Amino acid sequence: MSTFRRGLAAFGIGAVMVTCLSTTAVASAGAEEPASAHRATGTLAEYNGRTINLARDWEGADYCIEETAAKFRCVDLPAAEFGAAAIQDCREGSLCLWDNRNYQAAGLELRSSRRHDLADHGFRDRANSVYNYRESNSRLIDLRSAPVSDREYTVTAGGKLWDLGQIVYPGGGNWNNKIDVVVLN
Ligand SMILES: [Ca+2]
Ligand SMILES: [Ca+2]
Repeated sequence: MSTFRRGLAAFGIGAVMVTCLSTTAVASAGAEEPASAHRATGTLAEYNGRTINLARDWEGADYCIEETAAKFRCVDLPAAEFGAAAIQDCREGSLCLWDNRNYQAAGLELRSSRRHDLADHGFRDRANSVYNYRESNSRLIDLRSAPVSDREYTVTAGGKLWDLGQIVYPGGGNWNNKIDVVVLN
């Protein structure tokens, strides 16, 4: 078990996800769906003994994990693991996203089978690599404004996308920093 995992195991305080917070502004650019049309409720997470709202600010946290559908917590990663070793920290049954390619920089680990609005988790338009360490396919969605339909990419069970910059985006470009919603089946 890695140092990081042991730290997680020792960390017992839960967090609560609430749905009654006011809308939080979300960065949006170009033809992306405007933030004003988007309801971000904000996911609360336990981090260093306090509660933070991921939609507003990760406050320096390196890795935020969904323990249950209503319980998130964030941790700091040892410097040695804040990089190539990060993919090993993605647990079986999770879909993990990282801010940089090759599973580096800040990471978000999701586990519940549902639609995850990444704005709630403070991770909209950020993911550059993905690991779907699950037994079923998952859907990665970029929300668009009508008449342009939302874009979608299916990552297969066990699929590793080390560089979303290599995944062709419909209409041009690539999938870097575009994912707004993840659907876990
Ligand atoms: Ca990024
Ligand atoms: Ca997007």
